Amino acid sequence: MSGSETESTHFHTCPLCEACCNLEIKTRGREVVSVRGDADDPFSNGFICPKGAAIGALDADPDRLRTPLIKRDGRHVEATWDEAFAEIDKHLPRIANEHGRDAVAAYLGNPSAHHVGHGLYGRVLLKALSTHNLFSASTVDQMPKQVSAGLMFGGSLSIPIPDVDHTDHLWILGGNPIVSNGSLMTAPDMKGRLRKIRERGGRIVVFDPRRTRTAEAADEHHFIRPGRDALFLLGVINTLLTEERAAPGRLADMCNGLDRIGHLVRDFTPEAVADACGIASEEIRRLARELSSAKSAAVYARIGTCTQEFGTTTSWLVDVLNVLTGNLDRKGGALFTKAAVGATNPHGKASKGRGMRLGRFKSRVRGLPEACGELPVACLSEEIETPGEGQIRALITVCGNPVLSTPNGARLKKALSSLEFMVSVDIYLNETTRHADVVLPGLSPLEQPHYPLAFTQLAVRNFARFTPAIFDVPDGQMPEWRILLRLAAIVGGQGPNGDVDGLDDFVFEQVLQKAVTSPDSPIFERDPDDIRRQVSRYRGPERLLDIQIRNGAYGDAFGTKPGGLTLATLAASEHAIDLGPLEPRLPVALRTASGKIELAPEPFVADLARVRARLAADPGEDGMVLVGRRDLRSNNSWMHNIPSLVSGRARCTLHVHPEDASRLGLSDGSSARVSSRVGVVEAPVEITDAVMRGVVSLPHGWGHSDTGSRLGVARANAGVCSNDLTDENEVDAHSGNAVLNGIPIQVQAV
Ligand SMILES: Nc1nc2c(c(=O)[nH]1)N[C@H]1C(S)=C(S)[C@@H](COP(=O)(O)OP(=O)(O)OC[C@H]3O[C@@H](n4cnc5c(=O)[nH]c(N)nc54)[C@H](O)[C@@H]3O)O[C@H]1N2
Ligand SMILES: Nc1nc2c(c(=O)[nH]1)N[C@H]1C(S)=C(S)[C@@H](COP(=O)(O)OP(=O)(O)OC[C@H]3O[C@@H](n4cnc5c(=O)[nH]c(N)nc54)[C@H](O)[C@@H]3O)O[C@H]1N2
Ligand code: SF4
Ligand SMILES: [Mo]
Repeated sequence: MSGSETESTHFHTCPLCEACCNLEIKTRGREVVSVRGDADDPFSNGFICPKGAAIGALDADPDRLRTPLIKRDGRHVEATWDEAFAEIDKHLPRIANEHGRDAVAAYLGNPSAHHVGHGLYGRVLLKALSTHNLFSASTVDQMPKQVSAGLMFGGSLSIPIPDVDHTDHLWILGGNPIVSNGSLMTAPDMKGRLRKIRERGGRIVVFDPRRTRTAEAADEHHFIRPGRDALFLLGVINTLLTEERAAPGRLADMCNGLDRIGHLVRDFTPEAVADACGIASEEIRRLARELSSAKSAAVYARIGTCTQEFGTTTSWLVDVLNVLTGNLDRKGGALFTKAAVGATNPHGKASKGRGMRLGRFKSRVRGLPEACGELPVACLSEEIETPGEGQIRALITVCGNPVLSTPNGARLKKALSSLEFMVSVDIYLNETTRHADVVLPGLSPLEQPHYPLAFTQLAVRNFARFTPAIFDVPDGQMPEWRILLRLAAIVGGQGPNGDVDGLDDFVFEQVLQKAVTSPDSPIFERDPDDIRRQVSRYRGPERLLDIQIRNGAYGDAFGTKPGGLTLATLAASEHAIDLGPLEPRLPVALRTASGKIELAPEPFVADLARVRARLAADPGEDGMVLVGRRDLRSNNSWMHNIPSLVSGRARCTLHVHPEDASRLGLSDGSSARVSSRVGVVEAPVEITDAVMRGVVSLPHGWGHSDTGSRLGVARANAGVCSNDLTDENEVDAHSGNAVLNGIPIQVQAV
């Protein structure tokens, strides 16, 4: 570890995005001297992007928090951990006691899915809170896909992953993986992987209201009207069925509802949907034919198809198409990853489960249903503002910046300042955490061990990789799993100095008990003392990882499967351990109550009436709409304080089609006023035919002008916040996911 002044080399998983590249990091003492891609990693093969290369700058950022902060007289001042936890203990238990559990809410942001400490211990805090008011970045992201996967396959992470390394034909709707580096598809170097598809004679077709870098690397790009993917997919499915091209093959016997699809889509002929989605009927037919006649094909859809009016229905239709073409669970199609930890049904026995239930409770004010135990973050503001029983009076945010990343951020900002008490666990004092009464600092990514718990379940190849921390936890700082357990202890009434190690033992014992008492488990009925002894070298996240890896799909089962994985074997390998290509896993990976693929779940079938109504109401032309975009050097709202990532020309610009620009009197570099139901922003105009006529694009995550934050570099490159335009009242019906694309707006020259 750190200390010596000679240069040393370390390998570390990059936690910044879903690609999970392995980095080769050279250090001298406590300093990072160079970062490059790990050429010997069998999963990421040396790939790195500008953000990964900036991880040393993130580590060294003087604005990154290293000390707890307490707000005194409206200003944040440095405090000791004891003072910080004492302050929290003074308020949270009292608020919960006086006003009930639901008065204390939690919001979990995106990086919590990237850190093992959060992945393994976040649920302990949530259990202690036992609030209905749980929110996360999932409802501004992939919740529609989780709901469609849950109803179709029985697990919210049972998401079919495109087999990009073997497919002959790939459709990409609403994703720009060359820039985003992929999502719900962990795959470093998508540019290289896409190139290989074409080199082996395959074909890539992109559907996006913008001609993205991914579209430019494809064989074909179709502009599609925002929010109309469901109509397009229905037109494709209609073609397959009327032309008798559906060929589900072995999947037919595994499906419930296959025979209903033809009836459901019969109105949605290519002619009926063409104008609404902006793709000509002959093109829809040709595309359907080419998809169905490809040797193998995968339909992949991402955030543009989730953060829109018909998010869940679109997500469902994507997999209906994968089934009808026989490409689900087949090499070169879309398959279920088999992860070393946390995989659905890793041991391949029963194919039945409990399925997914939706709407087990509802939000208090708007009555929006929960999904996966969460309420839509689009209703967070109103739950804080509206008096009455169950009103949110205190909030814990963890790894999140909802003021910039959720719809109508300006309203949320006001709501946060009205809270009785707020705690944030974060590495920056930003537009959200500046409202917190107590801010608890997380660690640099290089001070934490890493195991991509969530993303090894969504990877295009099975792999496992554990990389230890490069630097010691600095004096005066604390691993985040310990912060979470301290908070859990406070909420649980143990006071500010909770017994973190005792709680950790308790968490481990629960995992152990489950493992030795579940008939499916490889260590069913084993002696718990033997298992305890075998993991005794570890504590905290390492101990939980070790038991789960060893008891997982590739584990050594604590001795009965010699050669199987253990945390020690992963730690000894500086690079990923390759666990092979994706392989068919059906029917055993299913977890629906029927044990079948539910091809026509009732809520989605019912939603087709709404889709049909939209088609009737909106046959084509209408006003201007807003979509987002990502930039290679951005990471949602939080990497704008790194100089190398914000240098050069401004990137928070409004993309406008030349014809719209001339109609609106906008010139390149001029300023435009964009207004929606909820707000107004002014942004510099960039005229480009890479955006569809009638559509403008503004990236999200900018708007760093808040003087209460501590983000010197970001404030100098503030930009404006696109979520001051997105509308918190617009949500996807099934998942409550926010509609962040296809926002009706007006544009004027300033
Ligand atoms: N209009 C529009 N809005 C969007 C999107 C869009 O496409 N369009 N995309 C949405 C998507 S996909 C997402 S995922 C959300 C993201 O929404 P959020 O997760 O709320 O926002 P981020 O900007 O990712 O903020 C991450 C926060 O985590 C902190 N952080 C980083 N690393 C650590 C760590 O190790 N520990 C701790 N404790 N904190 C850390 C950062 O300082 C930052 O405050 O934004 C969504 N918002
Ligand atoms: N560089 C960078 N990488 C990132 C992030 C980042 O902020 N910056 N964020 C990370 C996160 S949290 C996530 S979730 C992933 C997201 O990864 P992706 O899903 O690849 O996200 P985007 O690059 O925003 O691509 C979404 C595309 O959808 C298009 N779109 C908008 N509306 C519609 C529509 O109605 N229909 C269709 N078909 N397309 C539409 C947009 O024009 C855009 O090109 O990226 C991750 N990686
Ligand atoms: S692609 Fe993602 S995981 Fe890879 S280096 Fe860039 S930010 Fe890190
Ligand atoms: Mo995301």
